[in-house]
Amino acid sequence: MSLVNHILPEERRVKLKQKINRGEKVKCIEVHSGLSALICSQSQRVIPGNRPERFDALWISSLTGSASKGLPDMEIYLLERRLELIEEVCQVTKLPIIVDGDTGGDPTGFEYFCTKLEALGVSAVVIEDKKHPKRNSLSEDSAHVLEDPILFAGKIQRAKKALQSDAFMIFARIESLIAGESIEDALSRANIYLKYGADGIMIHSKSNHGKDITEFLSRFQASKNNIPIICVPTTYNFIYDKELFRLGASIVIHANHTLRAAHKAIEKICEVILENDRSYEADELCTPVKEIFSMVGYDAALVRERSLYKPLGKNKYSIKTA
Ligand code: SPV
Ligand code: MG
Repeated sequence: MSLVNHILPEERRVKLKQKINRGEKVKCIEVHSGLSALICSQSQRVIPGNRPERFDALWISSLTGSASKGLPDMEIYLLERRLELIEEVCQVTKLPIIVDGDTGGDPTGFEYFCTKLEALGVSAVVIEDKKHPKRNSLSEDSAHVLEDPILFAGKIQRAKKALQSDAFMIFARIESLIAGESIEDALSRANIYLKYGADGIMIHSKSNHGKDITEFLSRFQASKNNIPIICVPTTYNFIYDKELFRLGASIVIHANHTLRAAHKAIEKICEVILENDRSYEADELCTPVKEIFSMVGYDAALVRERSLYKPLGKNKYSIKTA
């Protein structure tokens, strides 16, 4: 039960697949807490005369989930604790949720994780084809060791068999370009993973030109139609989402921006309070408390409380009838 945006797991789970099947493109933003999920679900861009533009889905990132716990992204922040955050996010948004499953761990652990995510109403999980424990893909200084593609594919196949709903999707994330392998290697891995039941592919890169991604997209699209592809344009973010969609991506994930923005904002507020020896000057950099109350459902809860009881005198109440 949540105080805002309550939705049943089965209603949410199917939303992503339905969007993809309708050929709609999915713009996704990273979240790392209940509050960030609330903000991202409600943020919108209003163009006069048009429907407001919002994000279509939320990404629960391992990088920012770990960082928000003060931990490095090295598969240290593990399953059961990650499930707590995932549940927290599920409780405050109606948007479809895509979970970053790191390497998925061992096949039994991944099978368990998928059934838990499915039950929570998550729409998709993405696992990457590196050896456990992985290192963050954006790190230049880490060794990125690829998993044997058949071992990885077997993990996907096994988890697919454990699922009860068609709507929950498993994306195979290909790390060939992160590990310095070729586009051929990435394409060959994509074929293997799809053959063993992956519902879609995430292709990742840390290049700042993005040419490897655009080449992968055009070669993959030429050989396969209607397989959803996810791109994560962190390092090649000069490319517009609409261009990635035109080239064949179905989902674009902005994978770490709310945590990085929060980090900068917190640093700034600390500086301003220390500099001024008071928080007065910080007010204009902060959201009013009233707005936070309203966002997390405090005001609405008070209204419901007031409508429930009728005061009859000192410490005496009756329950109002409808
Ligand atoms: C994450 O957001 O945790 C990701 C994407 O896995 S990246 O950090 O680019 O590897
Ligand atoms: Mg990750």
